Amino acid sequence: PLDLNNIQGDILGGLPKRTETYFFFDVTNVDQFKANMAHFIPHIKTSAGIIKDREAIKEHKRQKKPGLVPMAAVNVSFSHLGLQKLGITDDLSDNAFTTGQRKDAEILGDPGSKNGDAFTPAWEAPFLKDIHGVIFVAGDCHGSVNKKLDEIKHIFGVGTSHASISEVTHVRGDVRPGDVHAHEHFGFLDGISNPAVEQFDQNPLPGQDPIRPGFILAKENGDSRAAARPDWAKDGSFLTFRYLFQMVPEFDDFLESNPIVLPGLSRKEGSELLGARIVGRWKSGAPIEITPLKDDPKLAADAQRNNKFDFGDSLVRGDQTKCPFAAHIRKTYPRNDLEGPPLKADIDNRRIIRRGIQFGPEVTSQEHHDKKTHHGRGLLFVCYSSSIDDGFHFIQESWANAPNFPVNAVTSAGPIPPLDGVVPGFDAIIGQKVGGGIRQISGTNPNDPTTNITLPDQDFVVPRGGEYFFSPSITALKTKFAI
Ligand code: N7H
Repeated sequence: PLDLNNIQGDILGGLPKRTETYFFFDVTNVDQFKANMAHFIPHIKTSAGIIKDREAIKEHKRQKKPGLVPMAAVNVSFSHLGLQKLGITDDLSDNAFTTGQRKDAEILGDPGSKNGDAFTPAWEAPFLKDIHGVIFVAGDCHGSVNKKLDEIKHIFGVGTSHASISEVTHVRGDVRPGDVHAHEHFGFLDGISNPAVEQFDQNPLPGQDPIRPGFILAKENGDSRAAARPDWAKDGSFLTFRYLFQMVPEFDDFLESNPIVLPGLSRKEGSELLGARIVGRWKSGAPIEITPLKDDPKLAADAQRNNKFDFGDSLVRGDQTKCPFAAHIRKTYPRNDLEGPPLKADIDNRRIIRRGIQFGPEVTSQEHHDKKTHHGRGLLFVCYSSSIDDGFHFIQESWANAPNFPVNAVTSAGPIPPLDGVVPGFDAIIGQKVGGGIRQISGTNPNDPTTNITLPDQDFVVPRGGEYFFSPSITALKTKFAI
């Protein structure tokens, strides 16, 4: 069985959160840092701790107590530069991690500028600097989180003459208010579909498609790179952080200006349908593969049914009737597009566990009126996997950014043949063009799989920073990162 006391809590379980602060730091005094770590480690929330917290939350609800359970949970994660700074030279056997996200940004398709061979992504200044690690604190309210973060900063002497770390920057995420607290800023319910991890998730929901723990945790069963990795990497996981801004009024304007025209649909319903076909789910969370033309809030709220689908029409070449190939959830988790008989490609190694949180204010009436973003908002995207190369990096580069995917994707029965007359196009949410050209998607109109719709020049999601990290096990932290 997995040692849940050894695994950081955000990886398996997820830190319970209404708000979360990511504190990015550099190590400035290695010996002092390792000494401070001994005092810091007991603060870390493990996956076993998360199970207890969840029980406390359940009990609180059961007793109908008012408000939220006061809570502040801490995890820590290190970049490749951070490991180097600490004198940890082992190769963790992941190219993207070793390269670092700033240098990986060109391949990811992030906007930026080129000077000779050197590419600089158009990111916020702090993310262009070296970052050694991130400490993050999640909790029920700003008070709980700030108090905990102050305790942690005190341990490392932040801001004093005996500091062992210095702040590079910090960012705060907050779930949205009221009814939309589980929805991201475009308005869609999020956090529905994550893989179940064998030996951890006891009762997987339909559609969670359990995977072996080694696809998330290093050196566990299923980790194809296990042999190449040092012993201390066991039960750690790579954390991908992306600072993603969302252009919400612009997104809304695009939907309003391009309603899908179908008999019986009002203009407004046509716009909602376009949004649903871009994401693959209605704002309620109901999957369009099950309910293609009309939202179904009851289905959306039913955890036994809202993720229970495969892309049933996938083997009918080019048929995008129920869900376009380019829909965000189909691009990022193609389900049986690659796996259904007679095809068989193992996509378990592409699964990621998503743990993001929203940031920024609600759209103001001024922004709505101007159809233009004036205030930064979006998603602090976080995901875990036992390989960034096979997980986030691959999904972004080879699926979301690849207009042809799934054509030519390799399966045991050979590459997937062209879909009759259909080029799926980009993932309209996160697909970035690399270099010039226009971004198109097809299949937005259920009646005509081949018509293309051209996306605006201004992407709806704009990356403004990020880094790749490794979240070590508690044992590793005690033996390699502390004295
Ligand atoms: Fe995505 N969105 O609002 O459109 N995502 N995502 N994502 N995403 C998902 O099924 C969104 C991003 C995945 O298992 C839902 O839980 C936004 C990145 C994967 O069926 C919604 C942003 C990457 C899934 C969104 C964003 C992914 C998924 C449906 C950026 C990886 C699960 C809710 C601002 C490279 C697919 C759900 C499955 C679901 C949105 C980013 C990947 C609504 C706004 C960068 C694997």
